[in-house]
Amino acid sequence: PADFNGQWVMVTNENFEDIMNAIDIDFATRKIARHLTQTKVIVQNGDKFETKTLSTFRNYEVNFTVGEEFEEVTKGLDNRTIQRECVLQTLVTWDGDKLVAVQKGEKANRGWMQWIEGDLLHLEIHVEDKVCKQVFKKK
Ligand code: RET
Repeated sequence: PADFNGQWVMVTNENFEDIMNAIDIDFATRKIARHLTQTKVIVQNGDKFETKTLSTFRNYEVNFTVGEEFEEVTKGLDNRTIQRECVLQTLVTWDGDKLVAVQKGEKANRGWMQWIEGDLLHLEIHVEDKVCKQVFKKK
């Protein structure tokens, strides 16, 4: 399979605001988060992934094995003011050299797709009818 290992620094981030809105991120958080230059740190061992999305404001970690459905608790990501955790049933699979994630939960059509082109990492995040396109460059 493709090799995602490395540190990837954000170069573009289209429609991130739409995605944050769709997953009920509050206004104050959105205001800060939309300006962040995110860094993706990926440790991959075959089908086993440890991923960190880092920023000066907040970090988000998700670990998974391709083909194995898991419970994804979106701590520090979805809005937490309503005092209930957002738990997703997430399954990541290969589509050729692309990673495709389906995140079953209270939001329809939630998931992402991630692939490499040269020294760029592409990440497309979708929720309901919104799509965010992020591109990262290898450090
Ligand atoms: C940040 C900052 C705080 C607010 C939000 C964030 C969003 C993180 C996301 C991460 C997605 C990671 C994926 C990893 C795949 O391997 C940057 C933590 C909303 C959406 C898809």
